[in-house]
Amino acid sequence: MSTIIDSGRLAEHNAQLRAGLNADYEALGGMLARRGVDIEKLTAAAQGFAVALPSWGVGTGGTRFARFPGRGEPRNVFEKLDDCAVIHQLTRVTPGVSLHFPWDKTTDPAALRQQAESHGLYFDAVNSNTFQDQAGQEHTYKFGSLTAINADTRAQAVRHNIECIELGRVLGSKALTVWVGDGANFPGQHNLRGALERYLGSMREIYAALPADWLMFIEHKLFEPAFYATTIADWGTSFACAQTLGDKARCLVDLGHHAPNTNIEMIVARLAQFGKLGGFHFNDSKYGDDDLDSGSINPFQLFLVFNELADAAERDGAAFKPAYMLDQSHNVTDPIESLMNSAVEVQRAFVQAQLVDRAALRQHQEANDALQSAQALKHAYRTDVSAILAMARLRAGGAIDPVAFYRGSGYRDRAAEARPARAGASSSGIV
Ligand code: PSV
Ligand code: MN
Ligand code: MN
Repeated sequence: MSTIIDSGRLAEHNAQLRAGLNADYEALGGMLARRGVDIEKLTAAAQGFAVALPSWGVGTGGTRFARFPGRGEPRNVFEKLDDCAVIHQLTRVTPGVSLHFPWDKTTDPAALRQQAESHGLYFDAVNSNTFQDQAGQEHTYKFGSLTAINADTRAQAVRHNIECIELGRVLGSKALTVWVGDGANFPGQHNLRGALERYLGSMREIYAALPADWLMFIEHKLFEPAFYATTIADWGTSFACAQTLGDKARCLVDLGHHAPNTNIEMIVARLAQFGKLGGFHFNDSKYGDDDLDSGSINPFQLFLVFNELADAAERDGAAFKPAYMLDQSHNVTDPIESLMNSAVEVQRAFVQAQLVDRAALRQHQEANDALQSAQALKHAYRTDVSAILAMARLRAGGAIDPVAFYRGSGYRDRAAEARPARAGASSSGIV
């Protein structure tokens, strides 16, 4: 495996922090032992956890209003992969990369796969994009893609999704994520039921092109860019479509795609109960689809989501394996730092959820003891598992403090030199 980060310097970094980590780990281990918890089991669980990186996340995303490019942004998918490799080398929790087409389109997918493998990376779900027009495109998506009134536009959008599957096949992906911004900005602009019928017609054609061992993830989002009625606005619509399409169709939950205060953990529980939870786009949000770093606004909600996932894993065993991916956008931070922090926050929520005493929780629930039930969750959530996460990284060859090491490594300076800024350059296509 090729390494972009100097392993000698990484060893020095870890050597400097090792004694402190050992002391913290021992203290935490002692405290957990008194609770009947074996810290080694948690560390092994942390090492077994993974969350995939969004290729579009390693560039500066920007907002609808402006984009302020960062230094050394990747200019193509190969450079994006280099940045993803750095994140994985330091955190050891992000071996998967989720690509987005046509942003990440390459004429040599086999070479891309080879590069990924040389970094110890693999490709998670591929994403299609029919929410933007591309240069030279025959039919516009101004009035929708998979739901468009114009049959040729729908056929073009279907073809693009099938092309994504073909590319994903060469890359070793096993799932296609479909998010469409289709919808209406005005009451009456389109027939609400008719739009969903057209969507299902298009999705049936894409579904028919899925290889036997692939899944299709349907991603819902409350609003934006359609501000009156988004065709796939909620988990109910997503669920109904997934049921209609068949077993390979599942629902994808992007944490930012709900109205503020929505009980997302309950959506997760419902989808898991009915075998339709396909995966996640983790991020955080205060108001809407903010795409903020995971755990930066509402870490308790993230923990509660993982508490439901732990419950589902306990019930369904190894068969339960939703896809975990990040989906965030960075405007004021270095994307590599933000993605490292987010990956660790998602891993933290996973480990905290393993700390919930599920037997005790069930007893409290059966006794209708609301207070103790809530405390059983809070007790796990309040436990600082940082030393477990750092030890998991260290044992897997990562950095005890990924952001501190990255800042001292000079990687961004080297990237800025090797990747001179281009006017209007954008890693994701969002400018
Ligand atoms: C849409 O808001 C979304 O969450 C979908 O996952 C897209 O593919 C992604 O963002 C693109 O930025
Ligand atoms: Mn998303
Ligand atoms: Mn989004």
